[in-house]
Amino acid sequence: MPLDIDIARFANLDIKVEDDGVWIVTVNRPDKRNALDIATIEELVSFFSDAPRAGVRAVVLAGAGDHFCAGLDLIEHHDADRSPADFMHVCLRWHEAFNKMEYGGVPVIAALQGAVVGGGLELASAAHIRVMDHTTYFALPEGQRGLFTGGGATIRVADLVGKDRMIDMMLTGRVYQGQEALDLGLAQYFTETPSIDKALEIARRTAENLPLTNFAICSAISHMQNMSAMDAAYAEAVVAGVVNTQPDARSRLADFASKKAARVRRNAD
Ligand code: 1HE
Repeated sequence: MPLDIDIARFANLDIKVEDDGVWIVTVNRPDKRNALDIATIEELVSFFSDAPRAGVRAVVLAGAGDHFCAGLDLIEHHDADRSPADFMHVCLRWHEAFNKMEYGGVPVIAALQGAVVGGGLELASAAHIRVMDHTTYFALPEGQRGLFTGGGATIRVADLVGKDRMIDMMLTGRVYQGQEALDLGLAQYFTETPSIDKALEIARRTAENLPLTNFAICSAISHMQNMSAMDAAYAEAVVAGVVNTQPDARSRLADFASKKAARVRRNAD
């Protein structure tokens, strides 16, 4: 019996459910450029904790308005005047949310437009696929604000662009956009149309895969990156043992054997 997600309980996330199991989750604070206050982080924790057990086949993660996300809610942080321990706990909730995304087993496709900055880039980097368009730009302005990253950038952004580039982004406030950002790996797709259209197309495509297969792709690979090569190879064998013998895969294999299944071909020139 799948878990029931009551979408009415979310105030800062706008959630739409499509017929094919794709859920469109939009951070909906456009007046604050979708800055992440603690309430929004808690809603992300809640949604991404439940999604793997609720029959969600894929998620498009978007931001309302012209910008994807302006990162930490600097006004809330200023007003709260937090202690070091308080802010450590804030960061731990960010990690909880983003780890649920990355390790949850449900494909998350981020539709990026405008600013993807600071904690907004940390949010985007926890998605499995990032789609950018000509409005999208990436930066880590923490250095200029007297701050440091706290939502996993030292792990995920450093992984995407490399340690040296991340250090440069933080020291100088360097902005990446367009083809250069794509080439660096900040996004896997660059579209002429708004990023949301392409993200939805990709999410629909991934939702056609078997859920257990997607679960493995969107959790096991991340876990295995944290293991020694020996342990990762062992874990890979165990995961493949479960996934590659799932009853639901039999009809797909039968279609291949009877030559009904599509073959892998090179793209048209
Ligand atoms: C905000 C925030 C925010 C906007 N927290 N309220 N992140 C940053 O340093 C990014 C800060 N924001 C910006 O650079 C710009 O706002 C944007 C490039 C994102 C958008 O520019 P623009 O001209 O469209 O908007 P704006 O006029 O700057 O802001 C519009 C409103 O959004 C305004 O509120 P208003 O009540 O005066 O209308 C802004 O105050 C509000 N706003 N960004 C709170 N970030 C776990 S550690 C993570 C570390 C970090 O993420 S550091 C944050 C880095």
